[in-house]
Amino acid sequence: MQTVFSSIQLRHAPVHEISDGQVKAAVETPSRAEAVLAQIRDRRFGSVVPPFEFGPRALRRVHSQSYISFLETFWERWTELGRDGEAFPFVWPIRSLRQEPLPDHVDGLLGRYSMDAGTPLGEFTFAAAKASADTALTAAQLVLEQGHPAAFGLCRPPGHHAGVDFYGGYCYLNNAAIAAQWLRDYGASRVAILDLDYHHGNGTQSIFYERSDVLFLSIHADPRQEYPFFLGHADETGEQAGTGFTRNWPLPYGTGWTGYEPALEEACRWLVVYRPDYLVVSLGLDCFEEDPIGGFRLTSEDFKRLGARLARLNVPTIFLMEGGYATATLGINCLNVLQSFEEARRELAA
Ligand code: OKP
Ligand code: ZN
Repeated sequence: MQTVFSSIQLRHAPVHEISDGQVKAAVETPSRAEAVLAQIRDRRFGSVVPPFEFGPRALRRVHSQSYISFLETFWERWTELGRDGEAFPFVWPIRSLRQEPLPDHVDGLLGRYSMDAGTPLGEFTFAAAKASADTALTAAQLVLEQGHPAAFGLCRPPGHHAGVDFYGGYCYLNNAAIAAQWLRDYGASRVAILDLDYHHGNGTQSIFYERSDVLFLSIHADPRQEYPFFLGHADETGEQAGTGFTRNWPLPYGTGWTGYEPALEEACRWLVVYRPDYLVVSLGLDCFEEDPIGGFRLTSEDFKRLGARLARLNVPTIFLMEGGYATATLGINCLNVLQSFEEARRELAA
């Protein structure tokens, strides 16, 4: 399987984040991508190719123009005020406050276009996020246009918390949504997204909530106890034309493979019924037992089981990395999924 990755993605190098109500060292760092690349090379897993540069249209199919322009021009506005370093929002137009008119001041815009205070915006954030989206699109292209049975987009920064017009949860552009929409636009009738990150993919869910052409399935920590707290409950199943085309499996803190597998089996049953032309896997690796911010207990061996199970679906698959913060083991866990997927797929084909 080919991996897509651009070194531009490394230029987003946050120093701090705000989590658990405090300023802390950032965990979504360039070293995450480097750890995965090192394993790809150690295992001689396959070639690593750079992404193509896609035009503005692919992003516009998912995100609003005003949000994209904000991300693009943020650094200019920020430095105009004599500011440097990285920016955090601190005021949001919630309930009783107005969405319109848009503020002129960058501090107002930061709040209007974000969902949390935890996610830093810096000089190269947009460039890296754009490269990460190009990586997702190129992986989709390998599968759709070049007939590869599977491809891996080593996306970073991740994407699944980002919505039509907001960033958050270390995510700026929704890579999985952008890839799924592109697959729809260039040939697929039905696309499924299976989100396996420890955190609920609120952005992806919200983007496709009223649509039946993109099925969204997510297994994650119960939002009653975990970020993003305000979406990801089991009763969210879609609306309008999308009714029945969203499914969530919120699982309790401490879930290991015995609790995880039944949810995965149910999700796989939905996939078999839906018969997507393409499957996009939001591959978060933060369900790992040693993840510093996750509370599940999957082992490195469990990630092999996961990969082999997905292969049995026998659907062209685009893997896109999301979270996973146990950097020392991230490459091993990620490649355990991908390599087991590939081995199981080869056995099926034989
Ligand atoms: C991004 B992704 C930990 C606070 C966590 C934000 C988490 C974003 C996760 N107690 N703050 O889904 O891996
Ligand atoms: Zn996560």
